[in-house]
Amino acid sequence: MITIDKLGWNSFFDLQFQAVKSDGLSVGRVLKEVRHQYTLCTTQGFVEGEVSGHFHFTVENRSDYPTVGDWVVFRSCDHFVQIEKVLERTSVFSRNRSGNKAEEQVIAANIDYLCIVSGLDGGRNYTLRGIERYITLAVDGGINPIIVLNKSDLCADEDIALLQARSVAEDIPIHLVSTVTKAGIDNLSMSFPEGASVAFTGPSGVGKSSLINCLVGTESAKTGKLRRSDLRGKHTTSHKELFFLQSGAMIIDTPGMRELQLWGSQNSLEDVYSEIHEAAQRCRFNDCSHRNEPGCAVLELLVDGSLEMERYENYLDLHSELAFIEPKVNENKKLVRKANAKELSKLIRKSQRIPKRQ
Ligand SMILES: Nc1nc2c(ncn2[C@@H]2O[C@H](COP(=O)(O)OP(=O)(O)OP(=O)(O)O)[C@@H](O)[C@H]2O)c(=O)[nH]1
Ligand SMILES: [Mg+2]
Ligand SMILES: [Zn+2]
Repeated sequence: MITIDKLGWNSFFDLQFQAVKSDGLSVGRVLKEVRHQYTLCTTQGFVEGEVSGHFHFTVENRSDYPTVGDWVVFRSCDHFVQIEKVLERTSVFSRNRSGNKAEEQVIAANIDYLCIVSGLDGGRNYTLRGIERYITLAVDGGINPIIVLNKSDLCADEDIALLQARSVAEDIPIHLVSTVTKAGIDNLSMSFPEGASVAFTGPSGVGKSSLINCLVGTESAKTGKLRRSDLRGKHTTSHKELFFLQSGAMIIDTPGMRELQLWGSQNSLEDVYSEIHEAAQRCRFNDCSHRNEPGCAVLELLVDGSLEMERYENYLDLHSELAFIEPKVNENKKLVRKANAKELSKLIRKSQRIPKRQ
């Protein structure tokens, strides 16, 4: 029998459930989603389900639909369940759905750690600019990033690979691992506390599913070979899925993404590029864009060599990307606040209906 506190249930979710609880409603955590069909883990075991008609007609954004890691409130109908509500998330791993329109795509919810996986196989599966992008997404989603450098068995100089990663990671943990020699796997596993939810992300072919199989100890996740021509992955994992570790942590496998556009606010860059943020305090103009203004302290870092040109350019790119989507991100946040206020007033009305004791 599974107890839900082992799945990450806590008072934050419990309070929300108490507010809507009524006969026939239960809670479960989404383990898997394939084309709007959900597998939930509940105290009664695994169940399959869909969102209810009411949910479907009242939902405001695509990002409000359940995703892997979500806690949902459902109603049982025979062997099938209908999801009535997604509980508010503690963290989100989101990206901007590709295209010209800004729209949030939630990849996984209620995640404690995001393992950003690279492959040290000499292909294009280890780039510092890519890692900076993933760190920005983690920070913005309220998730602790962990950098995982996989395929250490194929790496000629591990020290250089580590030094490079350290140059963008500041104090983020870095793990050098191999699913072939099993080097570093135990250490990585020990960094996930009991009850923690961990999502694995990174380009296709870096070995996310292979790592998950190593950690789980079975061949649960499907893995695939790389294209010979350019060492790129073939997008083997096609849906997101949550697996359980012996240690009591939960791991979410995600498909390798071709394009990872940011979703978040410009503030998150302050943590990811802290040296740029610190220097920016000394720029002559408050609204300095750090591109060509006189007295710009960020440009001085470039001149004295303490900031690499590529890192600086990536910062400017991410900054413009975030500036473009920020109005939409803020609009979504307002909608969530409005939804919370509605919930609260419902709760107050409900409590007023409880007859007073004589
Ligand atoms: N040499 C070596 N190969 C590895 C290692 N880990 C994974 N591989 C190989 O890399 C290839 C891709 O592995 P997957 O686990 O399918 O990669 P993935 O990141 O899940 O890829 P997608 O599901 O497409 O996003 C497979 O051929 C694995 O055998 C490793 O540590 N060393
Ligand atoms: Mg995979
Ligand atoms: Zn400046």
